[in-house]
Amino acid sequence: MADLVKLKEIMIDLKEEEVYELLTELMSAGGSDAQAALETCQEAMTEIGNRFETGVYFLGDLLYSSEIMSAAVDILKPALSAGSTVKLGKLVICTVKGDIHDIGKNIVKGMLEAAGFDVIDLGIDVLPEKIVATAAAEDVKIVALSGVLTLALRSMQDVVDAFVAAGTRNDVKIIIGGNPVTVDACAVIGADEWANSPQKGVEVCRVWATS
Ligand code: B12
Repeated sequence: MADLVKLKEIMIDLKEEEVYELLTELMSAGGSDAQAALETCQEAMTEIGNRFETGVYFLGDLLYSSEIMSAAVDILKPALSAGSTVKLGKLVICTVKGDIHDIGKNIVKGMLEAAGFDVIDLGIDVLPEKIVATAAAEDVKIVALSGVLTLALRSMQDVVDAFVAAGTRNDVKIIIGGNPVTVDACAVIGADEWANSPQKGVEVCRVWATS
């Protein structure tokens, strides 16, 4: 078993090289702890966020942590995404307007692709109109929205409203995900589903695509 306590510590302390070394060793040992390691890194990111909020860390530290986290995901990826040969169709994903956080979105994207989805990634800070237009142009039936900032909830609501305004709300299923998303937020926003874990998100989309 990899030393996840140490992993969390060195991740929080932004010891980049040590993090890569530990994760590379974990992968050399077969990668069976990759999922647990990813969750540990995510816990560390929460603590890094807390340190930012309390003035212990600065924006530069947050940026640095995101570089380490992205590289960590790349190291772990081969063990996380057992490729599927099933074809589940197209899906649009993005981080909503006003929010530029994309590490979580990229993890979800990778897992959707591994499950067999053909993922159209619109990127970050995406306007509702662009999502609605892409869904129509690409004949996409599933839209996955990511947001980490509290204000992302408002933007998610704007996306649902934009589908309603375009008269295409019933053509798509919408799933929202990210830290601020809750069952209550989902109800207020009028999305079809919500998830904080990529696993649940992929499962919801798989059910939609096959039913
Ligand atoms: C790294 C980071 C950054 C990086 C982002 C780099 C990047 N490329 O993403 C940078 C430095 C750019 C950044 C900027 C800012 N940040 Co920031 N950031 C973080 C931090 C530390 C980690 C986020 C992260 O990557 N976590 C790891 C990933 C893997 O987790 P995740 O995003 O939650 O995603 C998982 C799940 O949520 C889920 N998921 C996510 N999306 C979806 C979608 C679907 C469909 C599904 C099913 C699941 C799902 O699956 C993912 C994998 O498990 C968080 C702290 C935190 N608690 O999250 C603060 C945090 C989000 N940031 C915060 C703030 C305030 C900011 C800034 C405003 C700071 C500033 N003064 O400029 C700016 C905002 C810029 C903007 N307009 O977006 C606050 C937000 C407060 C709030 N409640 O709104 C936080 C919470 C820090 C804090 N505690 O204060 N940030």
